[in-house]
Amino acid sequence: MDSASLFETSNSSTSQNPALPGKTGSVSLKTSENASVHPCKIINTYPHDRRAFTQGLAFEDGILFEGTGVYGESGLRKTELETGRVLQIHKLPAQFFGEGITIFEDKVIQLTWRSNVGFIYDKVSFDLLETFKYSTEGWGVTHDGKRLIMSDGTSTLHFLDPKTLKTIGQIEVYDAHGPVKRLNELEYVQGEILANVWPTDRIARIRPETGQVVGWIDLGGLLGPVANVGVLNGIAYDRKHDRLFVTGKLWPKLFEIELRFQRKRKVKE
Ligand SMILES: [Ca+2]
Repeated sequence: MDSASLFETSNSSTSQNPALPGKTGSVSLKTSENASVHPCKIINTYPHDRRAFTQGLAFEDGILFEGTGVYGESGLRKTELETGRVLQIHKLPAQFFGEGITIFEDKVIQLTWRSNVGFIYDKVSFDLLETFKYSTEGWGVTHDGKRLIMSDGTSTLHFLDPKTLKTIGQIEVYDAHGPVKRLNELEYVQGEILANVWPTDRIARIRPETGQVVGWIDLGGLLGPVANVGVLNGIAYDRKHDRLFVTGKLWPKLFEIELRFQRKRKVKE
């Protein structure tokens, strides 16, 4: 429906975040010496629950998994992509503010914001299997197939052993201007870590080996003028079909986008 919408970019000398709510045409975007800004294209638009304060998003086998936040309203849910219908939901106790989620093998891992505790669920039943502790705040989480990758609101990303949940490494994320702080929701895509930078409409493309930001995706104007919504915060990758989904806190829509720097891969079943 929105396939004609393009978020083309041009180099700009401005140093301000150029998010332009409501604008759907071309936008001028900040760039830097070593990190270009990439245009993207909307491939599909789907409904999203306006009550879902999105803090984590993941996709597997045709199902969207979403972690939501806010004290007393946090949860973990499965939804049908095409309709946004909630298929299954697990509510968190009111003292926890839910944060990022990721699906690792047959489990779902969910962080909490300031409680220093994460939850591990059975992917199918959402039965709580175990909890684990960490010393920082919990913001976003994803994995590269071998390690969990976790953000804590700073410029540091932590690597965790998925079996022991212990920290086994970390990187500092930076671009030409220095450390990139407030890394939030994460998604590992084709050898890179994508990270929302809170509270902006920008996503950093991060090289996992070094922490270097190799590019920016600016989704300012993606949603258009909608009242009472929060910021962009939700990235999910469908590995099987090479699809990338994004949404935001309390957004009425979820978008499949194509990043123009990507070459479509031949995806193995
Ligand atoms: Ca994600």
